[in-house]
Order: sequence, then C-alpha cells, then structure tokens
Amino acid sequence: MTTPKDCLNYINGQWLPARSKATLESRNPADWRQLVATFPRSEAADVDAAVEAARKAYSTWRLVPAPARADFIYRVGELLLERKEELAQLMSREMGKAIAEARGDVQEGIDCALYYAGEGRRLFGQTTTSEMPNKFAMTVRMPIGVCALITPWNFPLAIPCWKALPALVCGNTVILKPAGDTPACATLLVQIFHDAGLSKGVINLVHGFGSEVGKALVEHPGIDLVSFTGSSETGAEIGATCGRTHKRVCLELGGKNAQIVMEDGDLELALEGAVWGAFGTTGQRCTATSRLILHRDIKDKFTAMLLERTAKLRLGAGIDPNTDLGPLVNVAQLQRVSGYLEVAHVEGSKVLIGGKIANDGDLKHGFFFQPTILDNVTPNMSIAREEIFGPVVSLIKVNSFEEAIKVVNDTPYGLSSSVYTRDVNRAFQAMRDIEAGITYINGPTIGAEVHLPFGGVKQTGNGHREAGSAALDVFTEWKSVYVDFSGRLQRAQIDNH
Ligand code: UN1
Repeated sequence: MTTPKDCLNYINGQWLPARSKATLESRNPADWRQLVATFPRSEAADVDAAVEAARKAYSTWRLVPAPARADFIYRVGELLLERKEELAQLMSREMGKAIAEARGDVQEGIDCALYYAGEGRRLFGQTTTSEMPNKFAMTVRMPIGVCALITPWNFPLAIPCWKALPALVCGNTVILKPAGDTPACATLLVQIFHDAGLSKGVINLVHGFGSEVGKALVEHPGIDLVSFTGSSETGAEIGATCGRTHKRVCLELGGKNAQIVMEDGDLELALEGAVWGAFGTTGQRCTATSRLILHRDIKDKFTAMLLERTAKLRLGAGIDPNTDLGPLVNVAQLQRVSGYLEVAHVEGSKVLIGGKIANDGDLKHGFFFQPTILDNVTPNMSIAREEIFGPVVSLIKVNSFEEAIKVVNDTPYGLSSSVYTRDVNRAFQAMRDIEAGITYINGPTIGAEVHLPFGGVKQTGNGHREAGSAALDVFTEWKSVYVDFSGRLQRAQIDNH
C-alpha cells in the first residue's frame, strides 16, 4: 500500500466514505499549499455503524484467549517496525514535527506493541485465601466492552497505540476518532491493524470533527468507555457527559510543566534539558517545559547560555533533517501562541528572544513561530499558569529550593516536572513534594517511556494513568471469584464467628 491520500473510515472491516460523502482536507503545516490527504467528515450515522460493528465483534473478541489476542498486537508491532520510516515521513509532513522526533513517535508505538503483546501472557490477578474452609478466592480482569478512543495530533502514532493496544489485549473492541489534523497517520495505523489480520469490527476508525464524531461517540449508549487526550475544556465536557451516561472515562489533559535549575545543578546538562524540553516538538507536547524556575544565583548565567543556544535553533519543515523546530500544527495554534505573546506583553513580561511569527523565505507558507523566551515572569501571570502549547518558555526567578517547589506546584495542572540538582536530599524532597504525575531528576520534562504509568494530578486528568500496567486498570474491570468446594452453604461473617 502506498501512503494514503484519500483516507476513509474503517468500519466492520471495510474502508468506507462518510455516509454523507462529505470530506475534509489535511494539509502540510510547513507549507499549507500541499495537500496531504482528504478524509471523511463523518456524522452520527457513521458512528452508529461503527458502534454496531464494535458491539458485535466484542461478543467474540472477548472470548479469544488473551495470548492469541496478543499475537495480533505483536504483529502490529512488527508491521510498525517494517513501515517505521514511511510512517515517520508521513507524520512529519502531516503535522510538522522534526523527522527524528517522528521516528521516535513511531518507536513509542512499537515499544507499546511489544509491551502489551507480553501482557497477553500476564494480565495477572490475585489468588488469595478465604475465611471459610474449602473455599477458593481469586480476582480476574474482565474487559469492559466498546471503547471510544479520541486522540490528539501531537503524537499521531504513539497516543493511539497507548490507548488501542492495551484496550485490545484486555479483550475490548475499539473505535478510534483521531484528530482532524492527522487523519492520514491514523489511517495508515489502522491499515496496519487490518494487515495484522484483526477480525472485522475489533478496531474501527471514524474520522471527522470532535464536535460531531467525538460528541456522538461520547453520548452513544453503545459505548462503555471513553479515553480522551486533549484540552482541559473538552475534557471537562466529556467527563460531564460520561458522568451522566455512566461511562468509564480516562482523561489526559493539559500541563504547565516546569524545570527547576538549582545553583548546585550541572548547568550544561540543565541547558540541554531545557532546550529539548521547551522546544522539542515545537513545544507541542503535554509534557513540554513551559516554565524554567531558576535559582537567583545562576539565573543570569543560565539565561545567557539559554539565549545563545536558542538563537542557533533552525526552523524549517520537519522532513528536513537539519530542522530543529518544525511548524505549529495549524493556523489556530499559530493564532493561539501569538495571542499569548500579546498577553505576555500586557502582563509585563519581557521577550528576550523570539516572540513573533516566523515567515521569512521558505517559512512563509507555513505556521512557524520563533522559539521564545519570556523573562520577568511571576507565578500569578496567566502565561505562567495556562497551557500555551507552543515554543514559548517563561523564566521565573526564585530565592530558595522551597520557593522553587512552591512555584512548580502553583498551577492548576500536574503532569510532568524536573529538577536539576546535585544534592541528593533536594532530589528526594522534589520526588516527594512536587505535585505531578511524573518527576525527572536531572532530565527534561519530556521523554516518558511506555512501561511506566503516564498521566498527571489535579486538572491534568481524572486519576487514571495510561501506559505500563496501569493502563490495564483503565481497560478492565476487576471480578472477584469465589469457588466453594465444601458442598454446603457457608455463610461468611456468620458461620465462622
Ligand atoms: C504528550 O505530549 O501528550 O513524554 C505525550 C513524552 C512523550 C509522550 C508525550 N513520550 O514527552
């Protein structure tokens, strides 16, 4: 198969247009004149068909032994590996990230496939004692049913894999609703599931707008679970609807991640981390570093080092191996980031470098924004509290380690965090006191690995974790099973007291 150009929905094992036949376009954010793909603008009727297929498939897929389900997952991993370069190139064209990072995104999907393929032979429960004689007790994981997976554009391969692979190995069936900015990546991923031989209806793909397809999925009575990664505003709406309709819901929302650099830290190392954390993926990661909390003794020196390095970063199409920063994903994101620069100005912070749309020469047909450093930022400013999702980092000066921790925690979010220090006592204090789902010691805020739980506290989520064995708790229900082999009625709490 060649790279998809006219993407379709995948429902009950068939590639289909939207019932209405309406289509939308996916364009290259580095040069919006290039059309990457067209894709269906689906509606509630398409969602109904996908839910019907997934419900039907669930009745047989849940009975397939988990190691046999895992064989398909393993095959998906092999095919992702075979097509890694093709996927990475497509991703880089479709959403703009630098090609090395696009390869990393695909690799994260491969890692996930190998991890969850192994899970097919674990899915451990517990055996335990019973308070009654001749009675056996154990717990088993049960699949939940039909899962709607609503995924973002910033990790077009890794995030659908984080969600779909554990869902499937646990015996659920899936409907994927990918972001409208990355339909071609999602289509190629689902093509790989198809090629792996998954039976019809086990995975389905419905393209379209969140306000149409996403909404129809979340409201649909045939959906048992919604897993969503995206903005806190949309997450709040999804959570409310799922609460009303009694669906399990897993939300991965915003972040306002910080890196602390203490006066005893290795400044060169902290610099590498800050540049990678703030400007990797053009700042479009939930885990991106958007605040640098700098101890007063090193602030001036570290700022000078950071400026020198930032000035050397090269903007360009992600597909060009010399590019450090690709474009923002679309014009709305460009406007959002520009809007935050206006806010930064009004709030009284100072632009040390960048701060503008970049549109010289080859960049003029893309959605590029200069890597930006803001100084004189205080923790109460909205640029220090709200997620920007672009290449903008705020510098905040602190006088002590205690103050640094307080500032890190002073946002509504709690996804990732980092501290650079050589003091082991401070490191352990940070691990204990930072309110976040992820804390790095002497590493940047980005770079989570698939076998550890991923997610955050406070408004970053709703208490669930993706990836690792924690994802199994999202995609299964526990059942407690008692087997009484005494041959008589035994009344717990009564006959033994
Ligand atoms: C995200 O930004 O939504 O830890 C996911 C990281 C990546 C995943 C980011 N492995 O930065």
